[in-house]
Amino acid sequence: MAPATDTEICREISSREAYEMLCSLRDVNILIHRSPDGDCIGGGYALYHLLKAAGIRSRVCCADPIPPLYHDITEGVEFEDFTPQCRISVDVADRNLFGDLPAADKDAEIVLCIDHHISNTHYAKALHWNPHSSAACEVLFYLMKDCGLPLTRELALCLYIGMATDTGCFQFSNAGAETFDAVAEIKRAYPDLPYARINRDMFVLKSRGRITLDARLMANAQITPDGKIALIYLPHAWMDELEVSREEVDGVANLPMQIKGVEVGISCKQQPDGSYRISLRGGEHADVSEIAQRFGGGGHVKASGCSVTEGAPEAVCKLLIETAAEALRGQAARGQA
Ligand SMILES: [Mn+2]
Repeated sequence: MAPATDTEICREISSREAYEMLCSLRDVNILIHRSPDGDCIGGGYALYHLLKAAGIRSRVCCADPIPPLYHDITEGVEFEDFTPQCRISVDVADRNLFGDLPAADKDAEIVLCIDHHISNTHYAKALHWNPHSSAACEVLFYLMKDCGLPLTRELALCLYIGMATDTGCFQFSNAGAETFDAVAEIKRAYPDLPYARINRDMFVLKSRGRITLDARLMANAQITPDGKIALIYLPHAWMDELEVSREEVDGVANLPMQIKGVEVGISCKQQPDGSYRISLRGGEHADVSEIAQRFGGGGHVKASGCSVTEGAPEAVCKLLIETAAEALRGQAARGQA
């Protein structure tokens, strides 16, 4: 939970207020989360284009390199060199998700956060958010619409990729009517963007190493006797052995949910330092954010994450499954699951 002082000073603001604030800024660092995905990259670059159109210098800052998969967004953009006067963040629910950014960025005051996570800890001075939006890019799309800002080709591409990413190519339950409306508008305005090619690149194609990894993870999946909880465990050594990159591995979180009957899908990835990154996915009824919160993490009802710093792999996996089972029992008792 955020300290009380943090929440006290965070002001929730409308799209118009947010845009007015953006226009009052100079030399902006746009901070996005570690292990960047299509939503924070698309949102970060969309903000860069919006600020540029308003005559304001900015650049996207991330603790980890932007994966080449997102070259459609990044190509042709050259950030200028400048001393930042302020920081904003996009798609970042909490400060600790900045990762290893320079201290000057990650400990600095964040003047504005644009987000869609229900778990946002109100760490910024001002927050423009919609926890019902599928993606930060959806929040940005409607900010632009509310303010009558022109949807350029670059912006359309950034926002499409952000919404496609966070909805699993529009298949998750978070894809709402507003999401489809936004995408319809984007597609109507730019019918010739390479939507199908992007979807195939991002959601279908896998390297041969990743295919082998998936098979191995699934063959070793731990499934509870009632079939409702499935866990896959990824030892760090497998990534080097199969030559699979970190960003390729991000997608394995969705694997357990391919198994029929599974309500909670857990992926536990061992990190080089021996800690574990855990991703949780929920089926039709389960609320996995509750499970993530028990480990100090958070996220959405159907997609959450947390970290475990120590413990033997077997013990950590066992604890994860037990905690998920307990949460499911509780939710069933309350008539949720
Ligand atoms: Mn997002």
